[in-house]
Amino acid sequence: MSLTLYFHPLASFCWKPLIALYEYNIPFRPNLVDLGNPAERAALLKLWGIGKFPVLRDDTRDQTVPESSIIVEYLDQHYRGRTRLIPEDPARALQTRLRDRFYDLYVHLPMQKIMLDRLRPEGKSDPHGVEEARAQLRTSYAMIEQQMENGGWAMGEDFTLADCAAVPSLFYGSMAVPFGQAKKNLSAYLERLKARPSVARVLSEAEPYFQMVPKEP
Ligand SMILES: N[C@@H](CCC(=O)N[C@@H](CS)C(=O)NCC(=O)O)C(=O)O
Repeated sequence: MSLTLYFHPLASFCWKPLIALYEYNIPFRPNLVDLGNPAERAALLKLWGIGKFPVLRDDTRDQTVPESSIIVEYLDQHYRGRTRLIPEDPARALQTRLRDRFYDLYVHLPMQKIMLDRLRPEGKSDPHGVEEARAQLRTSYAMIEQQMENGGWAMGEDFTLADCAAVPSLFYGSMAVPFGQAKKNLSAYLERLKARPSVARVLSEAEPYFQMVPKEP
């Protein structure tokens, strides 16, 4: 088997390429990385000096591919079948990438900030940064609520890279800052995502680890 994914089933950014691999139906070797294990962390650092996962290793093409969105682009370029997660039309492809960036930068990162702050040692938390992250999430939720008023996926009819990015952002985002009753389109979108077979599979594989998700203090 040519492809190995270095990841952890609970790690939010790893969900994006996992969903893509399941959507494309591409076989791969799962390599679970325990970042608490110094040897496994060192092996990851050797692949990608930043030391974050997911990282894809492709032995056939002798390529190491870090960064969740770049992994999906790589799979789309070299391994996709008929499924396209990046639309062929350049204008739609650009919009898809913009929505992927939107979810990563303006939903995922603030969500991560709030969750990771819960793990900081006593006296080292960052209440101001967390408040900023909460405000960012509320702004982003309001934008998604408008975008999703016609239902469907992030780009309309077709499930794309943008939806792969939306899953971890909104799943964990709803734990960090609940959507609230008024955000009906946003809530319905997350429910549609969760019902998608590729997403349901990723969620069921993460479930045994959910007790490790940091709780609100
Ligand atoms: N921009 C990166 C972000 C990756 C990322 O933040 N990964 C987290 C897990 S969700 C990680 O590796 N954290 C471990 C660490 O920072 O030590 C991507 O899209 O892949």
